[in-house]
Amino acid sequence: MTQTTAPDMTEVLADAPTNWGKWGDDDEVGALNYLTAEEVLRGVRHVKKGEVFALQRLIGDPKGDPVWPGRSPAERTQILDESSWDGADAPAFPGGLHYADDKINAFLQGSTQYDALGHVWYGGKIWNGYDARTTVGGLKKASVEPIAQRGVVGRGILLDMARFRGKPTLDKGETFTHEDLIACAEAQGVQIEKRDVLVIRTNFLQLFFDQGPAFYEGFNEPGLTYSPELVRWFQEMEIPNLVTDTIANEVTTDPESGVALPLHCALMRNLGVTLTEIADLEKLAASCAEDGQYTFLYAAAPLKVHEASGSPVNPLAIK
Ligand code: UVW
Repeated sequence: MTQTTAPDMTEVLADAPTNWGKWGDDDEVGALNYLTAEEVLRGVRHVKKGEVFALQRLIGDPKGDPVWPGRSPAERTQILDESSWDGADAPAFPGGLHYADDKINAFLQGSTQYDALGHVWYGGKIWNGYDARTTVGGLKKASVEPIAQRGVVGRGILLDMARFRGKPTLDKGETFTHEDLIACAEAQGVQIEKRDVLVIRTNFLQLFFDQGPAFYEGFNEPGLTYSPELVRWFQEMEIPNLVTDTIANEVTTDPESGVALPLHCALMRNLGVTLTEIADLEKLAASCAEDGQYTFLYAAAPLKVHEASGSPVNPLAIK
């Protein structure tokens, strides 16, 4: 993934708009501010049957956990179980209580997760113009904590790009734009509305399970690709949260400039759009294809982890 000839991100995003200051100098949740009580109620109006879809991937999946290169899957360790009472030095509790205990050693962004707005930056500034030095030793600004404190609830819309393109999964490096999202929605008989939580299915991670280690060769996920028009569309549509079933929400390497993850910078750092990655959308997508209802109440609460740059989450889509 090392790219030595690519231009600087500052140059690539020279025409990209920002929302810095829009919600005040102290803001740490950005476009989630759009998710007002009214938006929660708009989402609730899309609950028709009471069907609940839990969108988190299994942590510790026996088939493997897909992670960003350089991260490792969570390791769960059993600390106490019935065998702990086999020896003489077993813990003793009045009444003879036995119990199981375990712990995990995990990247906070090593499974289905929310990125904090301070997770990526360029030019020495993170979201809202805070100094990038505020990330040293822990995010003092725009960590995942304020996102976790408020929760994320609104109308969600599934955009099934794999189905729209007539493929079981999108291909390595395959791109799409906001215009493709609009066309996908139209084909599904629904419209993307202002302030929708966009939930995009590529089913690309199926290849992780099919291909094993070869999945990481020439790693280049499919996804949205940067253009100033796309970023302006996100801004005008007041999109609060982009959720995808890929590891990093956008095409890994921008085909035009060669930079890595420019939308992380343009959407997250500049507009304050929260990113949610590695969602499992398969059951939800099957249901939407069957009943034709692609909108739902979306509700997610990442864990409240002090100064963290992200957190695991189990988002819910309720139809
Ligand atoms: C990076 O941006 C490196 O990771 P993530 O996929 O967690 O956003």
